[in-house]
Amino acid sequence: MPVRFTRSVQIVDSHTGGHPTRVFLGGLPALNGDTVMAQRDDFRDRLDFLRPQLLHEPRGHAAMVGAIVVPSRVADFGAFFVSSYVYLEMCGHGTIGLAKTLAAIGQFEVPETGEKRFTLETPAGVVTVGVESEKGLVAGIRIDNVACHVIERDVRIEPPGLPAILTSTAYGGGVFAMVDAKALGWPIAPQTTSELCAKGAAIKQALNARAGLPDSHKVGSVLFHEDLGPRHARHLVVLEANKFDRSPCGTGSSARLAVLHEQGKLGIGESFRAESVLGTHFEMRIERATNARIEPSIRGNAHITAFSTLVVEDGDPLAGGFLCR
Ligand code: PYC
Repeated sequence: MPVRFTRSVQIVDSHTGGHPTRVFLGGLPALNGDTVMAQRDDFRDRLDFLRPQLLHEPRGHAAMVGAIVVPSRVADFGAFFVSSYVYLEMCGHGTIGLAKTLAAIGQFEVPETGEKRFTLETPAGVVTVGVESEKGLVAGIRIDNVACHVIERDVRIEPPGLPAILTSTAYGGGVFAMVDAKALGWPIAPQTTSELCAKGAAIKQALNARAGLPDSHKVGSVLFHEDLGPRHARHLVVLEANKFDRSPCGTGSSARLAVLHEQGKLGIGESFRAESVLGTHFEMRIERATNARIEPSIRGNAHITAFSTLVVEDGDPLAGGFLCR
């Protein structure tokens, strides 16, 4: 062959409610560490150049999220999630994409009709995943997410160029700020995503610029909500200035459930429908609540889009990957 490759990596791509998950199955260097978090840190410290190489253009794009499958000593599987910009502690849509991929490549058997449960160690903790099947096919995937809690209530900020905003922040596997888009007259629609990304970035910057804020309270993403009924809302999570979650965002919606529970608006066992800007949805539920922490579940499904091998050709001037804002 008249071409030579410096890297060749086996992947399975899927989308969960529109948001992509790229599961890495082979071709990556071995990682050191006894826990998934330690292996994630090893990857970040030694191999961070692979993040843009394998997730950014021309092999991926700004919205891409990678799931790197690693050994676990405490769970059936281990994985950590790498977004195109940051390392996530947990990822709801990514876990659903990973579960669908593991089922598709025969890592476990799904019953003709019923549920196959497995545990997954993530940097945020161990979650349980239930893969529901009907007539031999995956019909839905439910994750029992890590415990979630409210961090700050009714914080008032005045980001430059925006009206005063009242927000609460909460942990759902990452830290999210809740912003009532309906009250502000900001519709959530495919045509408004760029505008909401700019607003979300300004809100995140204003929140994180507050003096003395501990790192654990710093907001990673902004969740805009448009409430459509007492237990039904459209969510748009702004992940970066040029990146929003196409799905309703599993961790962001989990954080929202913690806020709604504290406000007395959502009880244990009541279901909540979180809808995305594309009209796809997750069915959410608070399974348990103790000491101001809730344990939510997230149910959705993912669809496989590609089984492929990514390659990096010798001499490619864009081997490192790139993103334009
Ligand atoms: O579904 O939790 C999620 C998520 C986080 C970032 C993108 N999706």
